[in-house]
Amino acid sequence: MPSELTSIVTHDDFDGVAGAALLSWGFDISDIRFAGPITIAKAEIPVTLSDIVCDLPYPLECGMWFDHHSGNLDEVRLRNIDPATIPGRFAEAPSCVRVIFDYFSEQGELPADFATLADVSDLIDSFAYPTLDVWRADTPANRIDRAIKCSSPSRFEHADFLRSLAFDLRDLSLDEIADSPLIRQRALAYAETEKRMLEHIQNNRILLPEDTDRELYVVDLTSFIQPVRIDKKLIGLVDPLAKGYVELKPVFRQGRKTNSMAVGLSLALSMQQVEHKKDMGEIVRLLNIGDGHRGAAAGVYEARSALDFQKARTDLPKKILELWKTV
Ligand SMILES: [Mn+2]
Repeated sequence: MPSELTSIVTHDDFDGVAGAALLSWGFDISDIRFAGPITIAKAEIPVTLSDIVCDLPYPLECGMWFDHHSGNLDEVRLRNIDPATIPGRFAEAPSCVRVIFDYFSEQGELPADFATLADVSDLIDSFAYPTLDVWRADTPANRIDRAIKCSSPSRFEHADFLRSLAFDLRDLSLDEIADSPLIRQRALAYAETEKRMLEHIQNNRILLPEDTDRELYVVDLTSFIQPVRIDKKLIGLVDPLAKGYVELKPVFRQGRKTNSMAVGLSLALSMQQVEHKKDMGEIVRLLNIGDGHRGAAAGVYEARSALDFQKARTDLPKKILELWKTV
């Protein structure tokens, strides 16, 4: 193990915060910073040999790396780095917390609460809920997840919240944490955000006449002049029968709408229970606009002009539907 490990750099989602809780316990480190995958990929924050990087792409260098995203492992190999030489652990697991939990389990006894934490992290990070009701249920873990998704007045305050939550996840049970007024209040606030997302999903649906079985639910947010965020998983509540979700939205640069169109595709939760060959990643690759996995993929269509952008609003969903029918 490298000697001078002094801080943790982790993903700013449930898996990342809970992963930091285990690492903080195991390495006795309380300096925790948060980042998104793109921040790391673009090397926008300094990461050094004294950092443990958790649930994020492998940076230029770091002291230890814990991760479970196969795409990140591919990146490491593309850079001609032998993953076996990187201290820490990579494993294909439903969550990074699971990877870290297994790592520490091999060295000795872990607090009993950590087993529960690994279980709920698996569920949340791989979105493996058996039903929509289980996902919507006000369980301690779901409530904490919503509190994390709730935005804060500033990045600084958000990082502060995540940091103290990581310590709570290290020292307290999920029940105790979920019962705190701050978690309750943030989870409720996020429920309001979700309500607005549901409205956007319903009001901006486009119906494709060719989609006679209504298999794809297409949400077109391209007419908005301000960024609008939706959680595509919420489509499952609006239309439980749809099998695939498509989201179109403009790309904003420096707050201004561009001629680029972001395309997001994901499979419905219900598709986890049936045999199928649908592959959202393949659709995006065939369109030559991006990449992804079977369950979720994303890309950007670079329109040549405002006119081309308008044309793509109708053409892209049609092409996606054609490919959906064949892959
Ligand atoms: Mn993760």
